Amino acid sequence: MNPIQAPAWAELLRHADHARGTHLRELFREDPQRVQRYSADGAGIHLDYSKNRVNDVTMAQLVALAKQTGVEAQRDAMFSGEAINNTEHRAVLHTALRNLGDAPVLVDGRDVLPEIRSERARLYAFARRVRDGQWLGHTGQTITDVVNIGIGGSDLGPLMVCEALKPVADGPRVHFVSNVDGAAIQQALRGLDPARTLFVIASKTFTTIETLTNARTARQWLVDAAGNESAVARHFVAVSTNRDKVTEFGIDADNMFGFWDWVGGRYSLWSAIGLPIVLSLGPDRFDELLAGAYDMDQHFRTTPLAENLPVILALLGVWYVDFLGSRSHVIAPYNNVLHRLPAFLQQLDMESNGKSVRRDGARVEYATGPVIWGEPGINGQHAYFQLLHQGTALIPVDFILALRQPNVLPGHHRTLMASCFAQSAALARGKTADEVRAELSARGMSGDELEAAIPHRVFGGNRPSNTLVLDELNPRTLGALLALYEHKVFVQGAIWGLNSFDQWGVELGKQLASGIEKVLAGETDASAYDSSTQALIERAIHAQQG
Ligand code: G6Q
Repeated sequence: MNPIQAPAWAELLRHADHARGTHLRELFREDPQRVQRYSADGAGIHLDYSKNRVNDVTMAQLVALAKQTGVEAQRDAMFSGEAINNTEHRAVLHTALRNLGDAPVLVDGRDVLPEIRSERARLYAFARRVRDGQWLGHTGQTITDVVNIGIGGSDLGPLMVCEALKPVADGPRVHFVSNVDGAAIQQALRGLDPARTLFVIASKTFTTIETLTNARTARQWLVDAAGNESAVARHFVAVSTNRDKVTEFGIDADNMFGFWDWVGGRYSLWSAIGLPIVLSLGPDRFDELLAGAYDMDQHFRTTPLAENLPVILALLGVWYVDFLGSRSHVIAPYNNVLHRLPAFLQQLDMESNGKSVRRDGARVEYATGPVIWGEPGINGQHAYFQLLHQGTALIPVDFILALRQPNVLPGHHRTLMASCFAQSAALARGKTADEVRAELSARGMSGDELEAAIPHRVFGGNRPSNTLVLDELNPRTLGALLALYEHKVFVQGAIWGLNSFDQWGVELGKQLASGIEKVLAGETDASAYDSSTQALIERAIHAQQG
């Protein structure tokens, strides 16, 4: 249903006027139980959402909106393998990849679980051979380095997880190359020994130009060093759904690990696309990652909406975007190993819900996916947080913190935790002119100097945030955290009536690039393009000639 026709939508519009006039300071002052009331737990993750501009009426109406827009039925349709990706006529079953249950999951009447499990067993067997030193390079040496070549969904997930769990990595070193800029692969290969390097070519379609260009360069690098083509079989494996293209590229089908068209690229780290994770951390830890995601899947499927973590996060997001005019949302992980999480979530959220037509093709009459951005929080405090505290825009923040992590150094973690808690408190309560005046007078400032200083030092506060706390950062809690965000994005898409699982918006640029590449190669002229684009092409051609 169109969400603006839901009775709760009109209620929320009315209620938003009241909410605009209420400050988080007051909400905390009025209700000593606020944090208990607005906290929830699931799959090892604690969510404190009390620093949001909501009260019981807001939450009840938001939950009503979820019900009225059919979130539960849409969720069940996804888990049961219905073709909810309606523009590509595909089921959406990344959840089947981590399903540890026994009940069959049917796609076109066929249970996909046996196939998933047997492909994972092949993947694990291969990874064990590499990790145990049984899989040897062409000169009989063990593999010390793995280079994953892929982009978008075939890069961001495995890269982020490998970084997050690096402190417990015990396999070969993993490197990631995504950008077609030759500098990327040159830098990755520098210092690597071809005889001990394994390339994973990760591409669902195996037609992606950036990935194939990098893969060809890597292949040449290996063949040049080895002196023969036959070395390729010991140093190249592929992860793809396209067997024909993989063999055409020259990778033996025995060295290919498959997945299925019902796994979207940005939801694919749980499939064979996770190979770098398995190589770096081992099958047992990958199993834990899957188990954590499965925990969250169960939570999402069975917990009442008002206590359901992904639903709560989604509803709060809809509240700010559609009722309080927010256009962006910050992801601020505090543990440094989560430094690629914002980039991963940027794709997950923006490629899924950055859309302006509904699944039936009708144009939306309301705002949808916000801009997602961020960087590790503690670094952000010395950079972009200024705008969060005193800028003109309303930008909710997700603070993410693991209380324990491997190899904590004395004197470091306490500062990290204190900063995280301090920032959300500062955003919520702010600092009034009276407080600034008292502080500055106590320091001896007075008169005009004091009055002139005040406006610059006032913090309006009332800036919302969620705090997501993991007791410990490990594969299981990480799996749960990622599944939490996947489902948050799902719920928002369901409310907004979007198909969150296609990405037609990335196609036009690709189409034009292939034409422009022909112009740059001198094969056609530039007359099909606007004058700006023609001038840029001209400039590039001159630079190449010069
Ligand atoms: C993700 C997108 C996109 C995709 C890349 C790589 O959901 O579809 O980011 O993952 O374009 O595609 P291939 O894996 O087919 O190379």
